[in-house]
Amino acid sequence: MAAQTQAARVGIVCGSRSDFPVMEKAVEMLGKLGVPCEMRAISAHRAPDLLFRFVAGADERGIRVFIAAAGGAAHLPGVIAAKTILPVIGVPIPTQVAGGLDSLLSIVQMPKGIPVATVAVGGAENAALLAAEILALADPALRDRLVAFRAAQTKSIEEDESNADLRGAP
Ligand code: RP5
Repeated sequence: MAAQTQAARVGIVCGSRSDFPVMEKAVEMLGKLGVPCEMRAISAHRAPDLLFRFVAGADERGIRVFIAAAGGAAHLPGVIAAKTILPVIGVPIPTQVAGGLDSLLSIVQMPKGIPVATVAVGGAENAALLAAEILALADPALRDRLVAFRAAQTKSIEEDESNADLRGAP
């Protein structure tokens, strides 16, 4: 579990520790936005009872959004979604077999009634941003930080040297 001083508001669950290198980008993005999070490795297939215990206790501990990342037969986000009404964001992990298309289809093709908001293959940063946007609905200070993030992102593109000739254009 990632070190933290405040209670986590976003619970990042990975199907394996081998997913951590991809998902560290979500931890980093949430850190930049000042959103406390925790990251764990709990396989839905290899430790289902532990996963259910974690999900059952998460709401009470302060988790408001889950980010679930898995590769291949990526059932983890859907299984978490089946056990909670907190929002679940799925991150398909890139794989050797089909570049992550296997992970993507496993996560995105949920049956009606149990939604998982799926981001791009390897889309850890967007998962973090989407989680922050959900939290920002009830957190004006976080909303301000997200607006500032967007503005800085746009500014860095506008100020890129390759766009120098467009500066000041209408
Ligand atoms: C999935 O299987 C994990 O999410 C990971 O992406 C993939 C491989 O897991 P390991 O064999 O590396 O533990 O469950």
